[in-house]
Amino acid sequence: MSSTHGAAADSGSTSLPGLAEIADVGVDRIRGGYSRHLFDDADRTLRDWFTERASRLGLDVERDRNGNLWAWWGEPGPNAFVTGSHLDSVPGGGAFDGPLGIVSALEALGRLRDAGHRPARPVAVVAFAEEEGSRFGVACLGSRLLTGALHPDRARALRDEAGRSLAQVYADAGLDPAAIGPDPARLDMIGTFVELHVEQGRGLVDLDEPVALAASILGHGRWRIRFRGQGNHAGATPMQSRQDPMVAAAATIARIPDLALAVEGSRATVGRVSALPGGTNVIPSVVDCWLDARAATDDATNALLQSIRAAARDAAAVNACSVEITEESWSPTVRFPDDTRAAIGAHIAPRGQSVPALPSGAGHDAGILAAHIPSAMLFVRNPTGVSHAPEEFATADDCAAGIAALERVIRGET
Ligand code: HGY
Ligand code: MN
Ligand code: MN
Repeated sequence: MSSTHGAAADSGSTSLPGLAEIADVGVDRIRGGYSRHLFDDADRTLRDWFTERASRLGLDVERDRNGNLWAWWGEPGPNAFVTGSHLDSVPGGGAFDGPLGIVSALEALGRLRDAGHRPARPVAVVAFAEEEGSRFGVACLGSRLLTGALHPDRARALRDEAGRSLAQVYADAGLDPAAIGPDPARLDMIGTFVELHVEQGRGLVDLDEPVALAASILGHGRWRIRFRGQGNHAGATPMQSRQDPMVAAAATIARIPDLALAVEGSRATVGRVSALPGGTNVIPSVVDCWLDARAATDDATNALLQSIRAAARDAAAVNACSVEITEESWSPTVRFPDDTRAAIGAHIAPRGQSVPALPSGAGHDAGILAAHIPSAMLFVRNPTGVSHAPEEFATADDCAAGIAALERVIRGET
């Protein structure tokens, strides 16, 4: 991959010292950017870094039954103020998506401690496991397990691309697979959750502001679309007598942009395709493609999915193939509560002014927790607007503005 990506992957280190400390962890020399996935070497190194960094601040770090890390300032207890995000990435992701929220939270707590702040309620920084769902396919795995949004039996049976089950991977990481699942006692301890995140879009660029709050999160789901045909020889099989699932998949994928444009504000993406057996001179027998579809309402997402389902059926029929669509992950639309947003914003905005609130096309752990706990998000400007790619970026000044805002929120809330 060109050095550009390498440079982009290093860009995180120029914006924030905490990001510089992990700038070499999980650099993906093939894709560019970072690949850091649940309990792989990079994730383990980041977890060790988080534990060491938080301990250096005098925080007590623990790992919960679901693999989430919690760094406590004071005894864990009721009405805790929790902030944080995730350490994992998408394949070839940027330096900021996830780690910016973790580094900013640790930085803000460090400044508060140095300033002699004594919180009146427990405070924690959390690093949620597998927010991107890049290893096991389910977004926000750690926060879903914590809240009960993902059944532990389903989770244990999830398999990664190498065929390893989540249960095996958790056991290898020293966790008891039988213990994963809802953690109501821990959830009940959390009084407020605030996640700082790099903006994944250009809302703040257009507003010419460094920081905003989140108003909502698009509902979004992931589906595996599996086309089955007849594997055969690429040279010996005449074009007229093929049952080629790659052709059915390609015809379906080609129709998706128009189908999404027909549903106002929706987004639909196929970023991952897999052919079995995958030989250059082989007509595949099975082709899997993964659909990520999102819209402003769950009904709209469902309408979009139905139209894509119909297109897949048509393409399968024309190519004498079969098709099956399996839902892998579903996150309903989230509207952050106005009262929590106003309360958090009041700590940030100069008196009499308000902090802008932006919709989020990207999903977040805060979206999962919002169904249970007063939750809010702070976005930090991303001048490129690009995310889930090595070009993702935030300037040192804007990162500093995000930390200052988070510090004011934590001071004001605790
Ligand atoms: O896919 C998302 O929206 C998030 O980045 N996990
Ligand atoms: Mn992401
Ligand atoms: Mn994220």
